[in-house]
Amino acid sequence: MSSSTIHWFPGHMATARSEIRKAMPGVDLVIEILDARIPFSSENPLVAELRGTKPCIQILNKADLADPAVTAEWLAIKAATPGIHPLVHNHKQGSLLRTVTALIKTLVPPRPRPVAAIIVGIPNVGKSTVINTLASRPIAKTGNKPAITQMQQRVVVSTELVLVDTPGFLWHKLTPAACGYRLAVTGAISDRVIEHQDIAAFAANFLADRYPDRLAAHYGLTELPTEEVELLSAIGRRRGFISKGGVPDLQRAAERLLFDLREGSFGAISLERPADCLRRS
Ligand SMILES: Nc1nc2c(ncn2[C@@H]2O[C@H](COP(=O)(O)OP(=O)(O)OP(=O)(O)O)[C@@H](O)[C@H]2O)c(=O)[nH]1
Ligand SMILES: [Mg+2]
Repeated sequence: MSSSTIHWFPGHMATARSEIRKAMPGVDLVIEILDARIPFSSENPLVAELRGTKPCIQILNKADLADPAVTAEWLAIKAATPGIHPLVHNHKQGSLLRTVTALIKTLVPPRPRPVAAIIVGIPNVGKSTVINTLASRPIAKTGNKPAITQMQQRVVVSTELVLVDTPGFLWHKLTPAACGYRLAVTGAISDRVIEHQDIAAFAANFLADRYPDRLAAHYGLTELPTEEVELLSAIGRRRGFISKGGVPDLQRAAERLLFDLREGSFGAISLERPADCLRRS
């Protein structure tokens, strides 16, 4: 398996970043949405740079897909980070507005106008879904692929709160390499630009290492080959993905594995633990 650094910073992300920079002076706080399965890899270092000293609520979203014990470890780490106020959430929870409103009251002094918060984060992490939950109406477009939101949108939640939805963006060099792979596994990088077999090999290797029983049970494998390509071949054979000549279709197997992982078919899985994450350098 290759483990090269993924670069994915197209022009629309550069625009999203500069538009956020422009909007920043007009907002009171930042709500950064992270993916609870990858709380390190989904934290865009450019957000810290853009927000400066503004308070930041970090929502560890899609917590339904992450291992709760690992999420609890991350929550403790985030809570100990100066300027960061973390919450754990998933789209089926209805109590977010109450929690966020109470937290904002502790972070922003009372003022004669509504509090303005900008919602930022990597692509496809659930920013617009969080806005819809907070606004209690489907006002922001959502979808299960990156770059659904293409421009900023102001949403009036109440006389007390105004939100700004923003397009997702990444950063120039997704290092360490595993960080880029985890972003690709979770669907933050467009499927049009990833090498499915490479990303799926990373995912297969991870699952075989951390969740071997769930991987074997899901595909009905009696043993797990140690080599990733062999493992993808075994998955392809079990799913009946056979090319001309009788060899397993690795591309279809790779796409299937990524689909299953993103759908939560292996149960709640965290793709990184605090102990796995080195400093970004
Ligand atoms: N399982 C799960 N899926 C979620 C959750 N929140 C959002 N999603 C799904 O994630 C996908 C992306 O959601 P969006 O709200 O469009 O994400 P976004 O961050 O606004 O994406 P961009 O605008 O493309 O950057 C959609 O299919 C949502 O239904 C969650 O808590 N759990
Ligand atoms: Mg969006």
